[in-house]
Amino acid sequence: TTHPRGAVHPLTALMDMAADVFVSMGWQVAEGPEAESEWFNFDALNLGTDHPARALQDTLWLDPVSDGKCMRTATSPVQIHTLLSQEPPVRIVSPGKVFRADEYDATHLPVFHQIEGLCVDRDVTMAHLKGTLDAFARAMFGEVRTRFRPHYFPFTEPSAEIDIMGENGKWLEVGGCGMVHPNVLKNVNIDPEKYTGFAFGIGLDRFAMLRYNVNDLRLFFDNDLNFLKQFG
Ligand code: 2NL
Repeated sequence: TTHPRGAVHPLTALMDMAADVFVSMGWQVAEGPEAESEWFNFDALNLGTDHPARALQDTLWLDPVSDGKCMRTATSPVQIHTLLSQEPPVRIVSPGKVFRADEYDATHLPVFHQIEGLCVDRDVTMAHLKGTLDAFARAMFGEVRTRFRPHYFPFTEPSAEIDIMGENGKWLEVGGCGMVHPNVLKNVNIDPEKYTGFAFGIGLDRFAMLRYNVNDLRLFFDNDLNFLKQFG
C-alpha cells in the first residue's frame, strides 16, 4: 500500500523560516510552555495590575482563576525564563502559538502565531534593533523597505511599530519593537546600568494569508486535508 505524503502546516513552515533567519545570524531558538503563571506573562513584563490587557475578556484564564494561570498572550514569557536562567549576552527568538479570548471568524482567531526576539548585551542600541529587523525583513521578503513608527508598549521604552512596504506600494504593519524597559531587566535581576537590550514581536498569521493567498484565517485552523495538502 502507499501512504499519502503529509505536508508541514503553512504556519509552522513560516515560523521555521523566520526562526532560521535568526539562527543564521547566530541567535538561539527558545521554546516554553503555552500555559503560564501571571507573573511570567504580565508582572515580569512591566504590566501593572491595572493594565487593560489583563482584563478577563482578553486573557484565557485557566480554572480556577484564583490560581493565576493563563494561556500565554505572547511568547515574551519564554524569554523571561531564558533571562532568569542565562547570563547576558542573550540573543534568542521564540516562535510559537499565543492565545486571546477573541472571536472566531475570517480575520480573528483565539490562537495565533508570532515570533518574538530579544537581544541583551553591553552597549546594545536602537541602531542594532533597526539593523537586525531590516536584515530579517530582507531575508523573508526580499528588497523591501521598512519603517519604524513611535508607539507605546509597557515592556519597551522607547517603542515603535514596524511597517514593511508591500508589493502594492502600501505600508503594512507587521509588529512592534523597542528597547527593553529597565524595569523588565530589574525584574530578572539584570542591572540596567550594565546591560541594555532590544526586543520585538512579529505576527505571522497575516503574512501567511498574504503569502499563500488565503482570505479566511479559519482555513489555517480547521485542518481540512484538501486545504493542507496543497502545501505538500
Ligand atoms: C507586537 C509587539 C513586542 C516585545 C514584543 C519583549 C519581550 C521581552 C522584553 C521586552 Cl522579554 N519586550 N517583546 C517588545 C516589543 C513589541 O510585540 O505587536 N507583536 C505582535
